[in-house]
Amino acid sequence: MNKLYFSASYLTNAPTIAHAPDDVGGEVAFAGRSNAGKSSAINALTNNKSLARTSKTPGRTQHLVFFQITELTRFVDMPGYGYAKVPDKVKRQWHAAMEQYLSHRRSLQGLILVMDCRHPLREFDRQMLEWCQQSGLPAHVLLSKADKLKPNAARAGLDAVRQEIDLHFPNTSIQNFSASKKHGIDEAHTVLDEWLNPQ
Ligand SMILES: Nc1nc2c(ncn2[C@@H]2O[C@H](COP(=O)(O)OP(=O)(O)O)[C@@H](O)[C@H]2O)c(=O)[nH]1
Ligand SMILES: [Mg+2]
Repeated sequence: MNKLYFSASYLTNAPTIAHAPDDVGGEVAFAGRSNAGKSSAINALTNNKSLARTSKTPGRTQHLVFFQITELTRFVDMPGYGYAKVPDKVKRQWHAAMEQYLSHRRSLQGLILVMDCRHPLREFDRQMLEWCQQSGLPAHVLLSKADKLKPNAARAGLDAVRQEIDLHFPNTSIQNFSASKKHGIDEAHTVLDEWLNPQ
């Protein structure tokens, strides 16, 4: 576990990439479908129950939310995507903004893709991994809410998704994760350390 992440604090909210903080240092973005557990994952990894807002109502976070980790490193909570009740036009705007951010943000070192372990690799998840692949951005998948499955089922699920990822998205690694049980924190910190090298 790397306690540097525990001193994270809210930095700013950006409706578009133009409002993002200076593109210096290192940044890791957290993406995933609405309700996948992105905000909960950020809170678990920073050991802070209320840093990123979590919600039972999907589709709440529509801005990029930036968190300061160390002076030169940041986490970004990306807008949840794939929420059925959002109008198509808004969805298209989100997608355009995310693609722009993923391909142009120089400080971006990697993408954490959060997928509910019970509903992995939906269309938008594949799209995100595709964009990462195209921009040469490493990705790491957190199969979230692993506490919702029995350990054997969670392991089998991980193996199945890993096989598919290895086949199509070779720059992507994967692990099981549970924010509520705090499982998988060390493994995720190791990936973040490699990308951000915070100090
Ligand atoms: N059982 C369980 N529930 C979780 C976990 N992570 C998130 N949740 C729940 O899933 C819902 C959505 O989580 P949230 O972090 O807001 O998802 P986001 O929309 O991707 O940011 C909330 O009700 C969380 O309490 C987990 O590891 N285990
Ligand atoms: Mg959220």
